[in-house]
Amino acid sequence: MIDKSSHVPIYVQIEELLKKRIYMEEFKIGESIPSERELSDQLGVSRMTVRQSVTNLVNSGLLYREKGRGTYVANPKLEQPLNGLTSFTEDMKARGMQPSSKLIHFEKVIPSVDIARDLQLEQEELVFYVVRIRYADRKPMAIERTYIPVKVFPELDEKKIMGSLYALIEGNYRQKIGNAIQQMEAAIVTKEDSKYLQINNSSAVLIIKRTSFLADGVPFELVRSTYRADRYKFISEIQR
Ligand code: 16G
Repeated sequence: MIDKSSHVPIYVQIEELLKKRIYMEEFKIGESIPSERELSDQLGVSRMTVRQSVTNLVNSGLLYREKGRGTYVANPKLEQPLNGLTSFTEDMKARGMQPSSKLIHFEKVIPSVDIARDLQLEQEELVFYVVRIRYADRKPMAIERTYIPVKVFPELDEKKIMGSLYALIEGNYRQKIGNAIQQMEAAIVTKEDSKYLQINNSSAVLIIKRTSFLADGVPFELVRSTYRADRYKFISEIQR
């Protein structure tokens, strides 16, 4: 199985072997793989080398470790297209997952200068500041910090924001959502967000900042969404 005379490094061969066993579903999602000691015995290679291969697969998101328990096959990352203006609720439903939210914060505030500028607000114009943890099948996927100009949706309240914001805008408020501008960047999760997302302190996250406009060009939200990097992959189709 392992060819020690090959020019392909042994740790790469082990990675390939483990991947194959995962893809063939010999090791299924959520199940543990053999321990590093068992693998080193099975393959006739050192534990150090096995550890390197397993660590690489953990870093690429195929496996995850649980302290003191073992190494498990991870759920494949969600592939999120970047080219449609969809809501979290729509995205999760389209995958057959059950979306839900937990409202952490809801307040009317005077926005910072930057937020006011992005939302084209005059000085002292208020926004709703909303923080929601977004879940898919009860697992935390993202945290969204949303700023919504009060003058655009004055009737918004804590109850109404419990469901889908976009469904509320298009259904109840009968407004058309037009377009949005997004920026994406990588970061290390903050201590606060690591608790909400149930991930380690040093984990990577992907942050998307979206400014969205109604069809008539009025900006209606500025959102900073923090996604678990171990659960998300962003995909875009490009053409030449
Ligand atoms: C998405 C949007 C966010 C929007 C939310 C509405 C990104 C980066 N962000 O998460 O801007 O506010 O959906 O979701 O995609 P909802 O209708 O389920 O409340």
